[in-house]
Amino acid sequence: MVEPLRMMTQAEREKAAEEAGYNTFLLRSEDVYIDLLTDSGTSAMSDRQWAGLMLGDEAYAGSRNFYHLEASMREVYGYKELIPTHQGRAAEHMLSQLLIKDGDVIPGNMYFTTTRLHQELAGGTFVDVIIDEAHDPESLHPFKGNVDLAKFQAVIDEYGADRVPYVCIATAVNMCGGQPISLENLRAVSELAHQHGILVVHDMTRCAENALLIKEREDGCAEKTVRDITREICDLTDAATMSSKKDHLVNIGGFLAVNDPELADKARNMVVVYEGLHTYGGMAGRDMEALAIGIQECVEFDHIKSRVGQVEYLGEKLQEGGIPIVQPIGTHGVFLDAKKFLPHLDQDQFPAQALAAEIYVDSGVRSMERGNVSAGRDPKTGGNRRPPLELVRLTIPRRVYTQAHMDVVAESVKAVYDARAAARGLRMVYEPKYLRFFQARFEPL
Ligand code: P61
Repeated sequence: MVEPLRMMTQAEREKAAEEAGYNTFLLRSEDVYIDLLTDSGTSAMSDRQWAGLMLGDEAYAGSRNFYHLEASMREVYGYKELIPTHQGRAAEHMLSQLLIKDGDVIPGNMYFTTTRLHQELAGGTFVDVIIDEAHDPESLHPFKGNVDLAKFQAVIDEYGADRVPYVCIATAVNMCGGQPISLENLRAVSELAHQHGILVVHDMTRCAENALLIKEREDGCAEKTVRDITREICDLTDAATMSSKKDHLVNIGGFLAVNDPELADKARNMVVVYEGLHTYGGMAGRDMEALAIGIQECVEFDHIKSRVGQVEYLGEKLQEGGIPIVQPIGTHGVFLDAKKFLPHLDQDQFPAQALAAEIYVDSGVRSMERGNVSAGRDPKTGGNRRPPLELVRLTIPRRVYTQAHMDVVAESVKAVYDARAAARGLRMVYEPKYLRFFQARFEPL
């Protein structure tokens, strides 16, 4: 299937940006030329996945597609119990409510927006224990997703292990540029956590992409398959939340996976309150079938290599043009360093938000702010968090665009870079309470 794209004039895009309050989440998809907002639910399904949709068993209970999904998950990841959900944040919600008590702290390798919010809503506080290099766009550390074990130990010492229900470990850490964690580091994290009776929860949204970078970068892993590395990662962890809209190449879906049968029973009871019966969890039978097939496809080397390879292609093009990006180039997108791109703007003038709007106006390419707006407000001070990373994410859907599209993107970013001195900052004029970046509105300064 192909989708016709529409080219608008610059004047039309200026109007669309204004109407969207300079927030790329509020643009109409029809007004976008190349959509690099996210790789979430935007990938193209394979022939096998489309065929799977035709095999949907839409029984309310006990759909055969659920059993296929469960078997596929167990085969590739090895977790014992699967609780299906409509997408990743539903799994985060249940897990947080089940494991976190008021006053608990949850260490993790950098925050993710929805993950942290669900931890906070359950009464917990997130503590960042990622290595310092992750906050530095220029650091060439090959595993910027690694945990600083001394920081993790300090959390345990300060609060006591009984106030740390789990450590949350993301693979291909999203907010610092799709940066991998190494097997060696994960092994050490798992050992330290388990010594103290702390669970290791895996945010496995882009686990296969992380596994590829382990194969390419970690000593002793070159001969292993992506599938085997993926399994090794999962075996070091006790439970997982999954947004299948990424690695699994489906438009909707996700799950919670756990090894503890008691926790599984509690989650199965909770899923019927918020999502649907425990054999569909908010998905249609056909969606579970496509997901079951996507689990197998995502660990195929040829697929994952070309996917991450396309990200590298765009990243290298931008580097050749002298554009400041997060290094090394990560898994699912290229992240522009907005602080370096627009050094004349203070962070409270939202340089990344402004840059994403400028790129859209230039060419119709849609990207996403990942900086001061995304980070939200500090609950204690009420001020903007002003995170060290102020980024614009050019995220590549899987199996959708060609390298020619990437060339257009690179040309547009270069054009905006050449005109950067004239770029103005933004003022936030509407700010919703939760996850403000999705719906906030801005005006140019
Ligand atoms: C994304 F701007 N990611 O990257 P759900 N964990 C991780 C994710 O990447 C993730 C979820 C959990 C999105 C969609 C999105 O601030 C944002 O299936 C590592 O989206 O519920 C989602 O999975 C949540 C975009 C989510 C955002 C939150 O584009």
